[in-house]
Amino acid sequence: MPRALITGVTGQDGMYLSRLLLSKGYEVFGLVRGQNNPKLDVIRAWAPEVRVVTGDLLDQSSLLRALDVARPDEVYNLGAISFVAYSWDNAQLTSQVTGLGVLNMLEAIRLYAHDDASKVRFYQASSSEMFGRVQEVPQRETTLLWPRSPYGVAKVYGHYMTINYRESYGMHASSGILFNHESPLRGPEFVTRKISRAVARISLGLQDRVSLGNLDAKRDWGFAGDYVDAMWRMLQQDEASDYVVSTGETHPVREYLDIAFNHVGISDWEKHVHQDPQFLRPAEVDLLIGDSAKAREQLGWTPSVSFKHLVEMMVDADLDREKPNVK
Ligand code: GDR
Repeated sequence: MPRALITGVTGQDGMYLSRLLLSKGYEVFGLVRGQNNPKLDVIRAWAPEVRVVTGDLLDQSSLLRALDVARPDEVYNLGAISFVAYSWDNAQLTSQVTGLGVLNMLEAIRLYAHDDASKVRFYQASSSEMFGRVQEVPQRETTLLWPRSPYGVAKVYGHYMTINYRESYGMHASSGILFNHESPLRGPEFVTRKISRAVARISLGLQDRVSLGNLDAKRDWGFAGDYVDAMWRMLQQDEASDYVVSTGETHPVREYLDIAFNHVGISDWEKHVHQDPQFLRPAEVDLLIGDSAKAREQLGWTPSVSFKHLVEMMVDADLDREKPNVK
């Protein structure tokens, strides 16, 4: 039975990945931070077979202990401070967790494996935020990185550290440059879920409007359930490498709003949307669109959920969640 350790197991991707690996017969261990993490109950309800190990990406000795307990064949490093807007106000913490945390885990694996490069395969959750200021359209593995947020800078550090451990120690360390990926499990601070939840509540009469920032930013949005499959495929390759994972389509926030509101029968949605400068970012990433040809060719990966279906899936899930709140 293969064994996997997932950091960030209580997040959206950790949850989808844990179910995918369990369905493939893996024994799955999830690293969970803190003494009484409220998300523990969520992962226990979602996938009771996941074995929880306590540890923190900032505490390397806890990572070594987690590796000793899990004895993993594969480590998926999904743990991070992942909200870009938050990273300006918490730049050092973001750099430590999202950046240095990667080094802590890579080094823990190297020590645990006693330099046996074949012992543990490693996946690093890199991000399209690393592309930042537009250098090339669409963005691919070789596109110049120009991050535009402390979060993006920290991800660049983790990305290059992963490559460095591969090149220095021959580790099977792969980096997935994932473009935005969403689902009903997405946290409500991210724009897609913020909108799907608001649209559901507005259509049920529970609120009247939603405050948003830049509606013109364009993102390449896919379905998280598809994207975790790409992570697993990367670790099944003979050689480790870096892969862009994306749909190859880009849409402005405005279009997400349009589809979401139309799905509940509201076409004049502008009156429900308030643009609030507090949600604008000090530096914006204007346009992301990924070229995932390498992942499609080498991994045989392909996304299965269209943009429209994704939006509607998220609105429907929030309608189900919010209906009990209607008096
Ligand atoms: P992003 O996701 O920063 O791309 O990073 P997010 O959903 O937060 O923002 C997407 C775009 O929407 C614009 N926007 C708003 N965003 C938020 N959160 N709230 C608003 O009210 C709002 N109004 C407009 C943003 O300015 C931005 O342009 C996500 C995260 O999951 C990262 O961890 C991951 O690495 C990347 O995707 C790939």
